[in-house]
Amino acid sequence: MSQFPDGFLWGAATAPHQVEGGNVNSDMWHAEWAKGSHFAEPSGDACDHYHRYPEDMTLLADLGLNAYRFGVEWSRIEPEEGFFSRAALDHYRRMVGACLERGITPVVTLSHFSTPRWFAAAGGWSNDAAADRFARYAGRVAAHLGDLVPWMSTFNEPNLVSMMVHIGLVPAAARDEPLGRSNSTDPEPARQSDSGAAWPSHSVDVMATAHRKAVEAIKSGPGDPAVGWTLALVDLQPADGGEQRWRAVRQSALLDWLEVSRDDDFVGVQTYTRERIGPDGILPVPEGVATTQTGWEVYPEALGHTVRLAAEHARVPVLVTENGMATADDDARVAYTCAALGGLAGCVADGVDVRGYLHWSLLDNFEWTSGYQMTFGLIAVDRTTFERTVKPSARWLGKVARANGLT
Ligand code: GCO
Repeated sequence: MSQFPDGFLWGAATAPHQVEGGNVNSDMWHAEWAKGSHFAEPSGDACDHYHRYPEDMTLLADLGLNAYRFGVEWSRIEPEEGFFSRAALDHYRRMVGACLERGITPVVTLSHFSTPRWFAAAGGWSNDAAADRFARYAGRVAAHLGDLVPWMSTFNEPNLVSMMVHIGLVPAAARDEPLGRSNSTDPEPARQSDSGAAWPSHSVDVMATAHRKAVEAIKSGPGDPAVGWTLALVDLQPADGGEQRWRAVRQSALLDWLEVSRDDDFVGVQTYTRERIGPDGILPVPEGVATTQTGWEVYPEALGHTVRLAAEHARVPVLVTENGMATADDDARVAYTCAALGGLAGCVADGVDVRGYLHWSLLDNFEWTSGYQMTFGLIAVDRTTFERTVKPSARWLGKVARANGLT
């Protein structure tokens, strides 16, 4: 039995655009319906989580989980520049309250890829005013619900585009397409998708500036949430002859971003798989090796490896904010998660300060350009009726949470 620290957070994660439904004022919605869209299907009503969050939180709590990572949607809160919707802010305050009533610790993300249409139309993160716009929004959210939220993250995976650019090519279609990448390694097309969505900037300076300003706005109160950002930490490994390239990619796609976290209260680790880097770039997954629905190698060891990397370079407490697997085989999800948690337990045993594990995802949801075919959820969602069905993997994770350990 490997035991986790007292007060360890055990939970699951979602993102507003992927579950709420009807997110019509966001750049993503716009991109989904644009001519020549790269999206397999539009998000539509998603999981109707915007209305069904009380039921979803009750399911989560009944499983034995004690934490829920969800996001607040900027395009609802500030639908036009400078107009802040009191009704939307109240909605999210009710969500936070619903967590607390159920004994669930809320972990709130301010920006999970989707941005308001007006922000994207003005050039997104490449506009000089972007950092101040984001900080103003962050300050309004913190003013409205910061007193109730113990964990807040500014950006979800701000380094994702940087990773795409530096890796040059990711074989897994699901990681490749959502960024609106062309085959070029020129950062321009990676930043400005032809579908009009405002993906994060590939430049660490741009995103770090927005992050720092937002942290400052959040810290001005009320409340005193732990603040950080959550990074996409693919377990990058050198293959024969690829050491030099690996070192450079790892520096710009991961380490430069982890170093920003040194001034934060925590760093969020999000990891799914590894990529091996040869002299000419990313190597394909070898024949015969198991892959997920997204085409990624089934590689649960990535969790232990990247948590150690994060702790070493960010030097702040680690919260695992995403880890999971897209599969129709729920036993495979349990096996993957069990192995990943084994690696995490090893980190804890070695003294790494890990505060929690939030599985991706609570619900089967809208996997960006891949649409609804990728099933990452602990809970299935009927695409017509929205009916929820708890999977055995959810009960398994709930048991681990109740025992605060792995047998
Ligand atoms: C991301 C996001 C999630 C994804 C998940 C599976 O990493 O892209 O944080 O929105 O759905 O990672 O791809």
